[in-house]
Amino acid sequence: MAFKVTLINPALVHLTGDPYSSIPFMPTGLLYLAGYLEKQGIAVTILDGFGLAPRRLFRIDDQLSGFGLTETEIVERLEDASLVGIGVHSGMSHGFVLRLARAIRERYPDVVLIAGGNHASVVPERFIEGGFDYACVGEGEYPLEGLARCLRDGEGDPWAIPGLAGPGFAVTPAPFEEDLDRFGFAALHLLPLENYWGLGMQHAPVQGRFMVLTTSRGCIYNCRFCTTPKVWGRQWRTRSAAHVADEIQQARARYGITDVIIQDELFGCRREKAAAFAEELLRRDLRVRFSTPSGVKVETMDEATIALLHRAGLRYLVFAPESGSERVLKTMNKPMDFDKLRRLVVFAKKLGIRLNCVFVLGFEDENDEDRRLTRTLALELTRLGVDEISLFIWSPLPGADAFESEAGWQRYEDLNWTPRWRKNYRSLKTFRNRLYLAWAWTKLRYQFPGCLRSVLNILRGRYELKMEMAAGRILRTLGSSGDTILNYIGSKICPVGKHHKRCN
Ligand code: B12
Ligand code: SF4
Repeated sequence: MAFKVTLINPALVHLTGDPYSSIPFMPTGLLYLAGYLEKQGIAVTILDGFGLAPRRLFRIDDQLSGFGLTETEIVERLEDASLVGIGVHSGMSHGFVLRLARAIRERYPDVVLIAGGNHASVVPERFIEGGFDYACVGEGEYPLEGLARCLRDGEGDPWAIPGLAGPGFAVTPAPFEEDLDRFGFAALHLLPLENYWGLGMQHAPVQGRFMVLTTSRGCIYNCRFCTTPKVWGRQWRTRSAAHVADEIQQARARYGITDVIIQDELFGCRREKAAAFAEELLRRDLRVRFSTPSGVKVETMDEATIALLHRAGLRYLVFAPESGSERVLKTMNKPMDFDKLRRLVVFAKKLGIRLNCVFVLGFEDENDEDRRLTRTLALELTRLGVDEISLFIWSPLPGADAFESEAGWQRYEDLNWTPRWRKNYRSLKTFRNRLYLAWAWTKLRYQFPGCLRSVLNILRGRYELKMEMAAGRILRTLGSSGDTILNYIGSKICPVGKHHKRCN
């Protein structure tokens, strides 16, 4: 059997009935890993346990369900694999991935199993205890390449590869590659792209065929609720503008891509890099729409850069003030210049860029006064032109500095933005619902034409905002089958392995 690496994107695990935890996404990390292995001449494929059946819902346990293929169905599709890598984006998929690993082991006892991704990077030992041979900590390209070469060529010692954890040995962190251009492009051709394009729901609003992309990795900030500082080492590394533009140009020529979702944690950390990226798109006349759904920092942006990015195709921009309270921001260790935020919001709105502001509710000792300040800021920003807000209830994440400050969770799956286990969850939920209502009312009053535009966009299926996508998704589901919407809200879910046709 020829040596082959199979990278598995597990089913999208979500909290049954929770609309905040089921955003479909293309597996960016696996795409870049596969692109790099191909570039190195190592045979690789992606088995996309979500993308192959993205509308299919199955029950995992009494709280969780999954979109995509069950572990048994994934194993059925696994052929000729020598090295199997599973992507673990967050704690949401912890238990499912361990189940999947057991099922693979049962069928293929000799296969070598490795876990990687953000969650595996912060708790690698849990995956080794759970039956994996290796877990990859941090940037995956070099450790995975090293392991594949050891296994394929029978040379070298996997134990000596930086970035790999295994039973009984401590991991030496993999060095971060300074020249990200070395890694190549995301291997889009290995995904069932049509299935993603047909979903009409993504991490950012899309209007046509889209791709995901990173222009940089890491972040220089040190917010206490975030795991990025630990996993990505507080360094910001960027690809060259020409390399990113080459990737977009190639995807545009091959697939007719019109929308690009930029997944960077900190897009535009250095203004001159963001400007170079925009200029390169303009020089090549690439004409794509792009968005930065993971947020940009107010501190690193200015009017001139936003204007240039807009000319190059920026259509959806996310700021992350997180809180309206300076006191809470201090405990988060997050710098935020409110005045500049207001200024940039007004400026970007005038250009026609659609805007989202993200808030984290319930961080550590946040009190009523802090919440009042958050509410005031969110509504003020809406009056100034912010199109939508996203409200997340804080949950401690392993690897984040503030991990220890909230106890009571039982398993990693509990650590998501709907932490029902938190003692004050009810009051936070009520606050979140009320703030969404107040926001909707403010938007109706101050952005009435914008509301009409949203209705039109939903009807045409040409989304400019995430809330339009979400509404479109609900309408489509209702239109196609009442049964499926019931599944979605969790009252009727196919038992594992017994999917009826309509769920496919
Ligand atoms: C964009 C993003 C999303 C997007 C889309 C993700 C995507 N396209 O992959 C959306 C919005 C959908 C999302 C959802 C969630 N996310 Co998210 N997300 C991110 C973000 C900002 C960037 C991820 C990314 O694309 N990185 C770029 C790629 C290139 O890097 P990568 O995926 O890490 O892959 C590299 C390595 O990890 C490794 N690797 C990855 N997979 C594998 C597999 C193998 C076998 C190997 C060897 C290596 C390997 O190699 C890759 C290349 O070097 C990260 C922050 C961060 N620092 O990463 C948070 C982050 C990963 N998300 C997080 C969380 C909590 C969530 C949610 C649970 C939030 C929620 N809604 O409740 C959900 C979970 C979804 C689910 N059901 O699993 C946390 C995870 C923390 C944790 N330990 O659990 C992070 C770290 C953010 C944070 N707050 O700290 N997310
Ligand atoms: S929350 Fe954003 S700005 Fe803060 S450390 Fe994480 S990625 Fe960086």
